[in-house]
Amino acid sequence: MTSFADITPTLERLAIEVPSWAYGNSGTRFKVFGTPGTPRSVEEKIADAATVNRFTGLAPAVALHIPWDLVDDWAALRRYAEDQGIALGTINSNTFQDDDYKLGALTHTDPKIRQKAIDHHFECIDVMDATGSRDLKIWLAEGSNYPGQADMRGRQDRLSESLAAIYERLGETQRLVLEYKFFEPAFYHTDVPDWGTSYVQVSALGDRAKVCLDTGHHAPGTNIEFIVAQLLRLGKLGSFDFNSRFYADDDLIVGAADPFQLFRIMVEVIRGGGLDEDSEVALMLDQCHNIEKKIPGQIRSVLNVQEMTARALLLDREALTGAQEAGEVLDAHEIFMDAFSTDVRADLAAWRESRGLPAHPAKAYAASGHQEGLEAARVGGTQVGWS
Ligand code: LRH
Ligand code: MN
Ligand code: MN
Repeated sequence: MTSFADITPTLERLAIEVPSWAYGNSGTRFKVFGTPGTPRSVEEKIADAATVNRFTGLAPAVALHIPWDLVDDWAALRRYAEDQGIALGTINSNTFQDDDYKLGALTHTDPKIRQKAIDHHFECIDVMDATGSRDLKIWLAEGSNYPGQADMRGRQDRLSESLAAIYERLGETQRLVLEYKFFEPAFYHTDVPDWGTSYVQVSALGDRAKVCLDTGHHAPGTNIEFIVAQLLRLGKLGSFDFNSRFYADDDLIVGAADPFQLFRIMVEVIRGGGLDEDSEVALMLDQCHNIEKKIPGQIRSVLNVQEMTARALLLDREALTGAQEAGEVLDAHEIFMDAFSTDVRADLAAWRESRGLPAHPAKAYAASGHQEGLEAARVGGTQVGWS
């Protein structure tokens, strides 16, 4: 039996990168609702990310999206973040909001447009050099809407060449992570629709190119934890974009739609070494908070990951392996469900307090008056992209 005390050294290592865009106003194509206290600048988004880390001890880095988070002085931004105890994390490129890319960016038939898209990634790598970021995350909105519209095969070839040019430019400690998504905004075919395509493309590049798994980017019913297991087995799981969904790419709070799925994913992350000391798997959130308050939304999210990770760490591996090998189907299932059903909230609260953190970060934030202060001070927060 594993006790709570046994799992705290691993829990202590748990670090979840938060996305800058989670703090901006977002919505659907029907309406973006403004939320009081929304950041008006990149600095204010970073300050909010630092607040999430202060209350939870779980979010030591913030991911940026270029050009949503463009600034003139990256060294100053880096210092600004570090002064508040967080690092600038993954740099996300954006080739999905420019008219030139209507028919493709890295896959476009026109070499000039392809080069423009490659140059944008070079600019992102320059940013990474200044911010000290390790990862360049690429999600491509490329594909076609109608059968016959595009040469799917030719687009894979061009994608491969474009990615090679970008990869070549990375520094020795930098990585490229390629995110897949099965549909949207293209509705017929998508150029990187699944983990297999991402795997094929990054494998052709080299060791420092990996797959990014966004939990919201799969067809309903997909066994995501199997994909996690396979990519870890292959040494190709670079990062997660955590969120949850009911229908499409909803970007809801991770663990909200299906905590059991999050538990199953964390079981495979642990099984595959993804929480080991030398693990290079980056755990990130990719969410937006359309109607709820943003800082409390992010606090809830990182706590959900922590809670399901704790339950997954409590899984009695030895007993499980024994039951599996003995062919004891129901015993194995019960051992698995016992871990999922363990209420770890009181243990987590006590452990947080022992580390100088609030026992209940969400309640502590609500009681702190911080939100009211932001709402009074920040007038006119802007829409910061969508996700
Ligand atoms: C695409 C995506 C990708 C983008 C983010 C804003 O749906 O998941 O990661 O960078 O949303
Ligand atoms: Mn994503
Ligand atoms: Mn998404």
